[in-house]
Amino acid sequence: MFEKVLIANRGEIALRIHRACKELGIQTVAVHSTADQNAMHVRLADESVCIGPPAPKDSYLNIPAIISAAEITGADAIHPGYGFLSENARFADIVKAHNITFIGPEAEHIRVMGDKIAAKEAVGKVGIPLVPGSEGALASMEEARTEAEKIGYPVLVKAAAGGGGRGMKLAPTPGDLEEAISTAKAEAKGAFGDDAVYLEKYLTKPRHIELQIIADSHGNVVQLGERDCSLQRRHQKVLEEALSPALGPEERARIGETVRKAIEQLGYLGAGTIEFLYENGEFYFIEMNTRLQVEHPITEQVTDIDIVREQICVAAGAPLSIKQSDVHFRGHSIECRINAENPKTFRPSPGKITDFHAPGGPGVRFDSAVYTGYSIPPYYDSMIGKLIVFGDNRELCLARLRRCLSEFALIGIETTIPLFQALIDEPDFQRGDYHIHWLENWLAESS
Ligand code: MV4
Repeated sequence: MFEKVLIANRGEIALRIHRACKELGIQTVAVHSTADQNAMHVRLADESVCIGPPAPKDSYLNIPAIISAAEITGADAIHPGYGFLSENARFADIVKAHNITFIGPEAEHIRVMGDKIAAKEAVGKVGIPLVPGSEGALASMEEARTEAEKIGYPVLVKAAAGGGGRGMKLAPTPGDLEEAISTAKAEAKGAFGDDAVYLEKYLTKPRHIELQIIADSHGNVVQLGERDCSLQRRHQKVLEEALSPALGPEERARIGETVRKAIEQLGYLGAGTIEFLYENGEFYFIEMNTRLQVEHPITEQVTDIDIVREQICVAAGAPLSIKQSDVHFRGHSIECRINAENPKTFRPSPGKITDFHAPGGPGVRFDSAVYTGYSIPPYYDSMIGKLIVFGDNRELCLARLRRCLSEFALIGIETTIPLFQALIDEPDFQRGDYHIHWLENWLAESS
């Protein structure tokens, strides 16, 4: 096992990783920007190193500074968390070249899954169902026309280097195709320096359902069921639930086994998420995330498996502590992302938290790095905590969530808590009857 892990992140996820390390008897090193001198992740860590000024490119994305911090402190592994350098294949290569273990998959798996065309090809080969679309990048406008006719309109133009909603253009009819492609190419060139695009059949009202997997270096893979992440705004998830209210047990078992076998064949290592769109009873792969995700705790609650602990152990070469036959789903879990934002305009609301009280009691988890007197800096993501609530079934989970939201005190800043209080009263949400556009439609109607 590692003796010392450097946590290349900040906020709640840095604390989550620190906690898993301490329970494994591992020393931790925090890195931080000058804006995070008083951050909780710095206070809790055994050691800390300042790696640069506030701007992420100068600190949390500053590879030489992070590698230096690891060498100076003698860390034997680096955990990247989510965001920042977590899906940077070059970073994974550099870490390895310094004889430090990257807590994540092999750089090559990060690289393949980062290219959306290569990812589709790789997972398609091992039996994952894909969205009907062009095979590979479009070479010409003629090819695009032929492919689009084959697929059937509406079609979606996607950038190979995109993902997370960046670089997508809709072509509702043949007359829209040429412009959609040229705009998508121009945007992709500007944003990623790569103008490769491909086509997919446009699914109109799917759900976003993703499966959590974890794999060790001994060929063992377990799948931990799904999360329904359909409730999002501008490609930012707002509320997630496990398991999905849309799936039955047979369907769940079927897609779970398909994914487990596929990941086994890919020889993948560590934690990962396979994202699907789900419409009319069918799954369609969109992307694979090769990192720990924000919403991993809801899977932890319904499986009773510590994903971060397993992730660290498998990176150190240990076998998984569980087999697939040990994985049983129990109850229901919901996560609300608490953002320091105006709940109507979503304008960021950084500043000082003058008073703070988190909800508690049975089945309640609040993953956060805030404290009374803490000043939220304006330079980073506005997510300041995750309320994660478990119940023996979905109805009990919702009742507990309602209770928790009313217990919160986060004084001095604006938060998205009132949004969740309104959402929980919506009949569609109560029935679990929603899709990827539902939240934005609801926000537009209720404004
Ligand atoms: C799609 C789609 C409809 N049809 N692909 C957006 C983010 C990226 N991961 C994939 N995305 C989409 N791909 C096809 N063929 C609709 C979306 C999409 C979406 C997906 C998941 C969650 C929220 C979304 C919001 C808008 C569009």
